Amino acid sequence: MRTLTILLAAAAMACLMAATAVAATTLTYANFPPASTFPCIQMERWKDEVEKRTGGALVIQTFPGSTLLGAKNMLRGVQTGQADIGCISLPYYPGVFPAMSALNLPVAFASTTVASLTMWDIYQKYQPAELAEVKVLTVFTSAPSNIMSRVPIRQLSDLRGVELRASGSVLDILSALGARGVGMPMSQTPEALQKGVVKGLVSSFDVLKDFNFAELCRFETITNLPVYPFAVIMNKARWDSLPDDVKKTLDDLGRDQALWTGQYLDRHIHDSLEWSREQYQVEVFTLTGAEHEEIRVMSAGLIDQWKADALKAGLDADAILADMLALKAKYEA
Ligand code: IAC
Repeated sequence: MRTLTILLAAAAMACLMAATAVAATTLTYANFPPASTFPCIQMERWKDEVEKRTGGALVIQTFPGSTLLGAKNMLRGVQTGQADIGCISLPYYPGVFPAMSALNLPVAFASTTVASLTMWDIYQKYQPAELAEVKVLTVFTSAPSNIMSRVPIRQLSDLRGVELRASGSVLDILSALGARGVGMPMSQTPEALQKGVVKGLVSSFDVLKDFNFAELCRFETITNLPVYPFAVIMNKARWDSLPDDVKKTLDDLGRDQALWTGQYLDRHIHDSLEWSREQYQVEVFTLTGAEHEEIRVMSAGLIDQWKADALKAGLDADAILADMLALKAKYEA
């Protein structure tokens, strides 16, 4: 009797394992920054939702911190199938995303939630050719960018000659304001700050806590500069190989995930700044209305430049821009 029970249990176990082995598909998901940062927090949330919603039919294996692919080889790595899924920051690929780089323009988004939902809708409406070789699973943005520095930037004129890490349009705005923008992905910034290659960075405040940048960058200046747009992309052949019901589950999750990430980051920006004040007594400077106007005037040319580039790429630049501003207004209301 005892032997029979054990045999039956073993047989049941073998059946279960076989069923799981047949049914479950494992997808790898690469990300470039460390696990504690918001692109990876949203990755883990997406993984949990996918595994739950597919009843375990899809298993997602996550690789944070550039352990599978780094910031700059992410796009190519997903296209060639080194990872099934990857998270890209669009400004790290200058000239590659003429349509979606509109989200990186200086239009003063009020929040991450507004920018992320706007980005999702723009992507859905235009489905630009620049992303046609991959499947876009979700999109989101960072929060509006501010200055975090080892030297106090109390007013715009303090920026003159100061080396600050940034990427994309923020680099051009920094040059226009007299600073020395140094382009690199976020994942290289800890070392650059540590070595003194840069005196600070311009990005969203989540990194004060998540990279412990507040320890070195005791001075923060609210500038409300552009957001950094991100896309989560999947290898096209791998996507095509998925069953229709699984595809539908992933498609249904896309906008929900953009909203979740926007809301998470909007809360987290606040927590990160509070934590930095308590932990390191960081000082936060605000600019005058006249200075914000100066930034606006100095960076207006970037919008014209984007339009010219988008037109050259065969896009209806005016329509994309008008839609983006209308969506921004809608989500801000
Ligand atoms: C981040 C970012 C990138 C990686 C991790 C956290 C950005 C904001 C965008 C950027 N928070 O590259 O500055």
